[in-house]
Amino acid sequence: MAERMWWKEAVVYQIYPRSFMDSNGDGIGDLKGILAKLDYLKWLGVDVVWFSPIYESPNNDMGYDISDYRSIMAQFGTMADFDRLLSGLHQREMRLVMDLVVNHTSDEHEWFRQARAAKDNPYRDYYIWRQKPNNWSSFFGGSAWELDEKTNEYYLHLFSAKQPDLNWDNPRVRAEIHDLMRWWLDKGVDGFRMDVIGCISKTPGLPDAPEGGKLAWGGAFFLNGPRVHEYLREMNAEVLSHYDVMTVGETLSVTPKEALEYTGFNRAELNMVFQFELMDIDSGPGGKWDVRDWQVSEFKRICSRWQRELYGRGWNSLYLNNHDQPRMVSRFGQDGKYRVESAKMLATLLHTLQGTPFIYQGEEIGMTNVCFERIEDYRDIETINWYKEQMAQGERPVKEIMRSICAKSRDNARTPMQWSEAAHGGFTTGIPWLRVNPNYRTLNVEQERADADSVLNYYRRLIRFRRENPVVVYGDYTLLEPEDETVYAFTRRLGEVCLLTVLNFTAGEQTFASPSGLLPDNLRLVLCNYAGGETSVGPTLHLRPYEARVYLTAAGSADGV
Ligand code: TEU
Ligand code: CA
Repeated sequence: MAERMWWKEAVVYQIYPRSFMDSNGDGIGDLKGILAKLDYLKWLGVDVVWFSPIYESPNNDMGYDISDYRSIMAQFGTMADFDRLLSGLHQREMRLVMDLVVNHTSDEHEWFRQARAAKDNPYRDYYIWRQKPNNWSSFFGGSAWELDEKTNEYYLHLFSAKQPDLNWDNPRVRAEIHDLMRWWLDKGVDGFRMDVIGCISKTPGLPDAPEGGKLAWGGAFFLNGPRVHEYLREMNAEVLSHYDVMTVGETLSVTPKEALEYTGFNRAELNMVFQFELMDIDSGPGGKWDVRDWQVSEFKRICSRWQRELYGRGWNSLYLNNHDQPRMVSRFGQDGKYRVESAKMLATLLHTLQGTPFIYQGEEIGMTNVCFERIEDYRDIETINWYKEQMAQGERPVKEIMRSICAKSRDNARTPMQWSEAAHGGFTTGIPWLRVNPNYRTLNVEQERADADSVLNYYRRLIRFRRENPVVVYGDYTLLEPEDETVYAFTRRLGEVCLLTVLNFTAGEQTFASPSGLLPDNLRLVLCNYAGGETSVGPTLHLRPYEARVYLTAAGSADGV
């Protein structure tokens, strides 16, 4: 059994502050709004809360463009509000993880203002400058280089032009980052989620991407770059190892093998990373907007490979959506007739695999994609830039463009939290910065709290189940029937205890034959997403649409591990 750690046993809840709860009617979520919901989070049962960025920012990329790392965005409140929030969480025995966005700053950060003032400014080398750009494209469309007119050189920005990349090869930059991390840790925060941390080391010389052409994807020269592990080990030695914290790195395009280089128990870098292999399952050759069908067998193959390869050596994070991804129930389940069943089914998967589950706000009530009809209703820079680019190219009909946006826009996740059937879902008394999903009238926290069979109450059961059964946290993993295109079933074992999860991934009825020695005699049903529990008691299970069942060794709930 792997060494026991609080962050392995924790369930994390991600808050996107702008869309969580507005306390003063300006249409923007804020810290006082979060404060008012701490009892809700405690009631839900989560252990850790992660805030997407709350620092001062011009909001070109909604807070992921930070202009002052030691301040609170005025729209969100004050440092006093933050201090109250942190102690409110700690009083309730929850911890706080902050978003650390240090691959880039805002162009309005003091370091960049200085850097662009003159070529010989001491801050010049905090960023990455060239006389001529290379051919890299940015994540948000167009070139990754912007001409700075005053000094007549280009600076690198992997994201928007208002997000210049920091030069991590400069030791002064690293020391500044260590300092600001200590500053927050000394305040008492319990860890960091590190934004695109796998991008911080660029290949020296910044070579052109080989595909040629005017603009090309330069990922090979900045994803998991040459010195990234050196920098993370240094950060760990200088800062992290002096505190009892949890860390999760956002690492695009990592394989399990590369993930182990970040998270291996013997590596002294990070506790876990967010992998993107599963998130890419429905992307065609044209990237995320090029939506394609996905197969259940492929989904299982990806999850299983991560489960197997990290077992005993590193640690998985588990997520099916966040502030950058569509809503999981719309994407991997079904958000119509079987919304409730499929949201619970996917939750059952996340909460019975090995790893630390991350719940993204609204997921616990089964919130769905929004699909605005007009581009004017979207606020996300990535969505808007892609729309403009596509319209300018004029190759795709606008209907098709909007179809991709409906499936993949980040704003699907960012519509305000649906608290009640009051106007704007009870999120604000004003006009929300992004429209609320119109389904809030029938899909909201208030209603689900009152309904014992709701998605929300099912999440509470899952969280409690995990807490009470170490097999969920520490058990090993075996996939059953890998080729089956309808059912995802696996076992977890720890000592004498066995857990069996069986998930129907389809809207039809399916059967599943239990391997011998498990059902019907040796396991009992402990969780099911249909009221009234199971319909069959033989070795063959008859599963209803999106049915999820969890069985556990009959002997008991395995406390003595
Ligand atoms: O995301 C990194 C990232 O690669 C995403 O931009 C991703 O490509 C895209 O969202 C997929 O649709 C992180 C943050 O999570 C994101 O919100 C920021 O925009 C980005 O970094 C820049 O800081
Ligand atoms: Ca507000």
